[in-house]
Amino acid sequence: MSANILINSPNLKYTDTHIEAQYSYQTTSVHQEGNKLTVTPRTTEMIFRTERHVPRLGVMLVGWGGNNGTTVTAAVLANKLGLTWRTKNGEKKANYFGSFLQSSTVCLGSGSEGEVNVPFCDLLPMVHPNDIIFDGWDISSMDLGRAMERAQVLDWSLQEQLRPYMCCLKPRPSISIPDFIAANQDSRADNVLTGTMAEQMERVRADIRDFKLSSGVDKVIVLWTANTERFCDITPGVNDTAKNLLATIQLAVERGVFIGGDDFKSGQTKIKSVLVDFLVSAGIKPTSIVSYNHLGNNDGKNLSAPQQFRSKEISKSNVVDDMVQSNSVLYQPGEKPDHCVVIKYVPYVGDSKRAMDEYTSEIMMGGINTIAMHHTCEDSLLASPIILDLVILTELCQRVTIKPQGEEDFQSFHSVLALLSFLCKAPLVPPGSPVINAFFRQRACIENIMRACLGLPPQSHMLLEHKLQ
Ligand code: NAI
Ligand code: DG6
Repeated sequence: MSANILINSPNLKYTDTHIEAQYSYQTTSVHQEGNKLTVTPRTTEMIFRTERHVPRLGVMLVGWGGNNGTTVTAAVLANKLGLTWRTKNGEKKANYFGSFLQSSTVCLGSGSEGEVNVPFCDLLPMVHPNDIIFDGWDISSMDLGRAMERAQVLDWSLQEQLRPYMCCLKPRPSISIPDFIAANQDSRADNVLTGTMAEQMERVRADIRDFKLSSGVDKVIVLWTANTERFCDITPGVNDTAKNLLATIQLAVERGVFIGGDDFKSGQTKIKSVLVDFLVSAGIKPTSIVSYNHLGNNDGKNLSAPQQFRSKEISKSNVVDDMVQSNSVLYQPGEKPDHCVVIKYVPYVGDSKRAMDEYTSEIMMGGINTIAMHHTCEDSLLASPIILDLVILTELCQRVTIKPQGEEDFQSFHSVLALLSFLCKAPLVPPGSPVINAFFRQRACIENIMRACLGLPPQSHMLLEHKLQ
């Protein structure tokens, strides 16, 4: 049941159109001279303003006919229609498990009955996934009913109920540069645009306008869930220097459009961003991480080509860097654990990916601590709720503006929306900003920014009221 939250504070004002919060943002700056550190607390007064009107949201997926595209569309339909279906393990009901916004909770504070926890999505007005309208592109022309069957993710009796709705949905033709994805994908590419690059780009822009007009949505978010593209070589003037690389996102900054990071952080990498954080935070030194995967869906087939695998290897490998660098007791400058990622294509297991991990760490007095893990799971059922969280969080962020004391105007979040890092294996952050991968730091960032929008202090977990005589 959704909670109706009313903040009782002189720092918060509800108007017909906005929630406006006075907020004291507290940070500490550190001045270092040799080994002498001078730490100065700082407070910046700010106003957070959140638009209350929740727009009708349209989402266009690049790769709509793939496993993720069909699964997320089907899951939203099944939830909207309140579907149930029978399996050999009993009756199942549509839900949004795996979405941190819909299915995880945050502690608001304490009441007479103890702590009060509410779903994340109740904190601020935001789009409900059931209300999202989907559209998109795919280089495969298959309608979403047949594509859902090809994906082999959902139970058959659920597919039968969804098919009449899914069959009416057809991906739009897409831009395809065969060199970017594996050659083994050629056989499904029967829905590609032709003409010059400029003409094809204009066609895609026309598709977005057409979708917006014909569906009546107020906003459109475009999300990439197509095949992993090849690792790119370094091209002088394009991606050879930090400056040139940053210039390739310049148009988004100029137009105030949000962009997020790469690759959904769904299973093995999510666990890594928790487990390594746990080890390093506990003062234990991970020295070797070996991550083995096998899967049999089309994603696995595409990744069986070396250049596409290389992109995935990179997005899966950088995820521990911030945790390692944060601890100079355990690691010397530049030192890292050995980190190896293996992915094998095994058609028989389909979407049910197997991930096996071995974490070896040094403990006290030369001791060795080894943790081994086996994870079996339908990959697309982990990725689909992340897709929903990505678009819903992005939409919410478009309605939040902030005015630091002394500034004339309210400002939006930076176009490189670092808040989405929580959901991405390879976060994208504004120039000069630290990259955070640690799972609970990322989650706390989102929770505390939402609390700031309500004029509430950050969640400190101090519970001092229970710790005094
Ligand atoms: P998939 O292979 O089933 O779907 C990708 C779809 O993209 C295919 O239908 C393909 O025809 C289409 N496509 C390829 N190039 C295109 C283009 N230029 N324009 C439009 N459509 C194009 O893969 P899946 O499993 O849906 O994964 C999608 C992406 O998400 C992959 O990059 C994968 O590595 C990543 N990912 C997948 C996860 C999962 O759980 N399935 C988890 C995390 C990341
Ligand atoms: C092999 O791991 C296939 C990949 O596409 C992954 O399944 C996907 O990126 C999810 O990765 P992870 O590390 O978040 O489980």
